[in-house]
Amino acid sequence: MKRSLMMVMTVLMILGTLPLLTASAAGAVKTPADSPVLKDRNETPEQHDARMAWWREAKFGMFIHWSLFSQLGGEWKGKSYGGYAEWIMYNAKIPIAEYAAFAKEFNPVKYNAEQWVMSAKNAGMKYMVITAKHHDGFAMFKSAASPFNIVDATPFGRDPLKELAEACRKHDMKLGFYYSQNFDWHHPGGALNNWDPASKGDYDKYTDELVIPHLREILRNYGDIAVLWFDMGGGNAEQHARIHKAVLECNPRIITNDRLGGPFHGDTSTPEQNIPANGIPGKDWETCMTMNGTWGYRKHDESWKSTGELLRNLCKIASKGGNYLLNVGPNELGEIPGGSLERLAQVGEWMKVNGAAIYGTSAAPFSHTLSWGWVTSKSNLLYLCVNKLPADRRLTLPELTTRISKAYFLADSKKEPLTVNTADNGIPTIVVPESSPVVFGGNPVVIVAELKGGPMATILDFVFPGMPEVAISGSEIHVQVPQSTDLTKLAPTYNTGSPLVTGNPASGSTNDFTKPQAYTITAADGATRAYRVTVVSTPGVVGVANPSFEKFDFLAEYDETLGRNPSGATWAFKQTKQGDEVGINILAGGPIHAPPAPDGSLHSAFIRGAGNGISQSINFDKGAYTVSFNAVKRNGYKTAVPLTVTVDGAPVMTLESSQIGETWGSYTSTVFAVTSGAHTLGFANGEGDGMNMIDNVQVKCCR
Ligand code: FHN
Repeated sequence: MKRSLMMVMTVLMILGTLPLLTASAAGAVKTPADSPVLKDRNETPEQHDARMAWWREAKFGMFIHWSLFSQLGGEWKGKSYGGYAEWIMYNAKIPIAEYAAFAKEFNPVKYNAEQWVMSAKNAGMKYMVITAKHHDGFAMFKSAASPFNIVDATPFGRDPLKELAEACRKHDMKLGFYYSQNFDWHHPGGALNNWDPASKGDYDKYTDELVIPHLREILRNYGDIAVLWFDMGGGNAEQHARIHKAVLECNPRIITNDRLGGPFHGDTSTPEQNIPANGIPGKDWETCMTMNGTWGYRKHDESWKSTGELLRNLCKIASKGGNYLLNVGPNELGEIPGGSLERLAQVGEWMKVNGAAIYGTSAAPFSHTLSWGWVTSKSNLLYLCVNKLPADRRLTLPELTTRISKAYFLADSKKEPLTVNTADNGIPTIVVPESSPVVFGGNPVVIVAELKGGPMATILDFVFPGMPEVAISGSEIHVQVPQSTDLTKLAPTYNTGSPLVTGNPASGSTNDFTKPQAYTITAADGATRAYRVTVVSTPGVVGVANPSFEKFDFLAEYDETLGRNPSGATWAFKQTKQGDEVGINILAGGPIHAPPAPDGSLHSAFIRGAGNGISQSINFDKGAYTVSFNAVKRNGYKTAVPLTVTVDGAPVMTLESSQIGETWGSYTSTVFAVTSGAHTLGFANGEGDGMNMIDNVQVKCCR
């Protein structure tokens, strides 16, 4: 039976000669000595790694969004508001005094810190991060800096963070605090309240007299706080520096995220509601995600992710080297919703058996994804998290150069060996017997592969000009290139990932790919493997943006992204409005050609925030083109801004706000003709109250 294994990966090619950016980080996150992350604290890589050690081991944490918004549950004056429930004050434009009055009703008498900690612990989570202050400005802790806090302003009168800190200490759970340092809709000077004049004030005063004192309180009064989770960068570099200094004075070992802003990179990157397709090589990262459709409690939101989905996310994130911060939104009484508790308990059952596949693991040392599941690694072990057993029951690892000595189900205490063979052209394969007692198809099933040691090298890094897609099925490799590519002149580079592996043909050689090419590769262990490479061209596509580009991170990331610009292409980077974000990721530079010349161009850009725009000068061949891209209204924002695409300043497409969906949609501009030479492609959100984001920009010819 033909194997159904099909792995798809997008490889990055920079004009055919520049080094490959491999997809997933191999091994534990290593902080390179020149990493900007080290500059935040002037650390050596060793000091940084030591500080990050518990977090890298932990892998799985609980995010808790809890504040006055939980009292409203997404509804105000009988009306339910869309977007995230914790944004209700903003979405409904609730006056400050009226919102603050809810504090008198906030009495979460069912709050039981120990129960919360145990529900996280039993789920296999190793740390918790709770909103000490969200954008509504309400402090969930006793504060001398502002009376707008849970102890002074509510009948509850208790300090839930104190109780949580005690319970965490008792149950060996790390505790982190989320703090919204920029958006504060209550206190004068805080950002983003544009509906109540009482919010007017001085941002410096707000920073120095509220934010910094608050931070000192939460970092000094609750014992050893492990994480400070900033949210929504904004403000200026001096304000960031003052905040950063104050935080480190309180706790020099604290782990911070990347959302303070300014020159601070933070220890962790924080992709939100998405899993970066290629992980974030060289940086620690944590995907935060809701369990239903909102962070804060919403009364009738039952759109729960299934336990299987949560576990698949956990495996997928671990296989790419990240942590998973999974959210719960307790209600006005202080109870975590039943839908969350039920799933947490089920996740915990799985973790009891399979936790070894997650804790302390690193990204799989492969640059290609696997259609049957995900792989994590730890020393000489690979953990295969099987999501979908192929019909032929064979799990192949085409990139593995080290032999497998033994394989067994992680759940099997007897470690009964599964058949391992290399019959398929030397490709390591684990065969799951028909008689397997393990049921596939529900939650991921974990198989352990013990390796004979040695490098777990990547051997399949074929790289072609023009940002092609590479799909591997056993020893068959299919490469998709733009239609305009001259198949007789393709010059692939070939990166073994290990100095011990040799291959044929040599890197950079020119091949005639009008017919399939054969490659023979000698792996580190001396075994040879033959691969057949077939190149297929895609009609109409000249430049293809990386479809897996999923970076919607915050400002600190953008600099890095630009810093990674491998081609020296001159994308313009323009931030027109403080507090919002705009960024460009350059996957390859160079001109966009009309056929038949090979294309080296692809562009992935994003903008977010009203009034923001980006533009790029691109060299075109004379011809007619369209621009297509994905766009979405930013969830949680009341969006009413149009989006315009321009060429040389002239609109080639205007999307009214009503035309842009709340889930990602694809849009294509009208055809525009250009003469040969440089032309400026631009995207801009209109001014107003809202936000659109774009991604995956493709320039296509010949329409
Ligand atoms: O606006 C917030 C949102 O309410 C939530 O707190 C998330 C969690 O990462 N952060 C912000 C949006 O990026």
